Amino acid sequence: MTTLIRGGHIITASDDYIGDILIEGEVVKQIGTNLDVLADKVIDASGKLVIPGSIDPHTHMELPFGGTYSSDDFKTGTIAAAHGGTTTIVDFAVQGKGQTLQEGLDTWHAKANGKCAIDYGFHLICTDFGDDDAPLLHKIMDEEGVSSFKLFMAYPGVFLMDDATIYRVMKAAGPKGGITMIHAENGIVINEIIKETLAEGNTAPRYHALSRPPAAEAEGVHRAIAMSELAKAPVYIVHVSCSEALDEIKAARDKGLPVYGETCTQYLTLDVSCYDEEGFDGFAGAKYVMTPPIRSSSNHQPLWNGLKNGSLELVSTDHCPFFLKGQKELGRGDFTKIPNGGPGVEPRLAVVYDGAMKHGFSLNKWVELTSTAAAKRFGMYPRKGTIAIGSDADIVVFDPEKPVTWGTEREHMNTDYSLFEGMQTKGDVETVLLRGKVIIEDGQYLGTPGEGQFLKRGATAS
Ligand code: DUC
Ligand code: ZN
Ligand code: ZN
Repeated sequence: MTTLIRGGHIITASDDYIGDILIEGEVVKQIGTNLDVLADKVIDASGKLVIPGSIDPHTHMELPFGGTYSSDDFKTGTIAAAHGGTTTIVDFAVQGKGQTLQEGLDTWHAKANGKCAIDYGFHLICTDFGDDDAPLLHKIMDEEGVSSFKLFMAYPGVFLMDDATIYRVMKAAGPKGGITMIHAENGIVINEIIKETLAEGNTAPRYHALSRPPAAEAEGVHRAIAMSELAKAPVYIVHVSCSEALDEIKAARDKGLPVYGETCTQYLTLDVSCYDEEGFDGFAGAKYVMTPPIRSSSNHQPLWNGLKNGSLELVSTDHCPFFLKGQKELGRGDFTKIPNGGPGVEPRLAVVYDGAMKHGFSLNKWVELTSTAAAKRFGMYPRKGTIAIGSDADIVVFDPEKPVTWGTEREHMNTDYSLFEGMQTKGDVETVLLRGKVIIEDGQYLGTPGEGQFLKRGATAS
């Protein structure tokens, strides 16, 4: 099967030109202008942007949380991702309590196998890592294609790992080209604040945000960076939400340390007042209960600046949806029981496009933030993250002018609300190809769940 994408405005992280792309089978075969070739299928991309398939390196499909599971499984979540122009996710496998690292990974393979609409890889959340476990981690890197390991400083009694464990994982992963990802929030102090908050009778969703202040995130980031310096290993800070945390990353990078960070669509766009949204019997604010919480809009410009100047290297989603009805509702009367997370995997590419254009980013930088940087950071480049001869033909044809109104009516994620209900942006996904096959056309999913492949990833970028 051959496909010719004709006359599009081709954008990669480094290139910007008008051209044709010939796809043969699953990969890009030829790139040029006015290619004189016959193809089984021709896509007219004139007036459209043609970009590498988007990569979301932070999703949680079917994650057990607070007595329930995130509501997208690998089928519904990856179809929704495809609608939004995402052709690769990296989801977080969890080493359950009492499980080995390998068992955690096997559990996630069982969830995803045969279900995915797009390609996928796994990071591994470590909840137990002893003195003698480095060889197990190395085996997982070498044989399983998992090169990134996440540890939590938050959620005591569930995910929280002490500093010694974090340091041990960093020391094990770093020298082999692996990277340690940190959920950086001081969960111990946050728990004290939560106790005080509940004791004062404050139980509504807005107190979720008030009990997790920016200082708790900044402290976690500072400590993670100090440990990475001590371990002489790189660290990647996930879901940076505020300028206080960003400042820690910037200071470390100014010292030349291998410290990297991401932010998420919602921290670039939403404001803390969302917790006071009316409706659902005074509980609509639960939609936005995620960790870290949505901050004040004064953080938006610093976060965009951080993306522009390289302090932050990409935008992910932390996609972890729950239904408001029946799931978020578990926390009516006690915000600590609201499952943490929100739906985000679908709107990211277009919402970041809109914001990037408004903030004076180049088209190249938009592609870097939504695709290329993740491919490089997490060992998938140049198979993923670019349009080049021999690369997987994961390609998005994007209409830069088309207006979008976000909301449940157009979104496909398996939940009953949108984080961005009513928000208007410019620029929309038109056609999506996964390894040469059209899987989205004119808003319709044309693929077959299960055709998404597991990606064995290599060492992370240095
Ligand atoms: N944050 C969330 O909001 N949900 C899942 C895990 C996390 O860190
Ligand atoms: Zn996290
Ligand atoms: Zn997460």
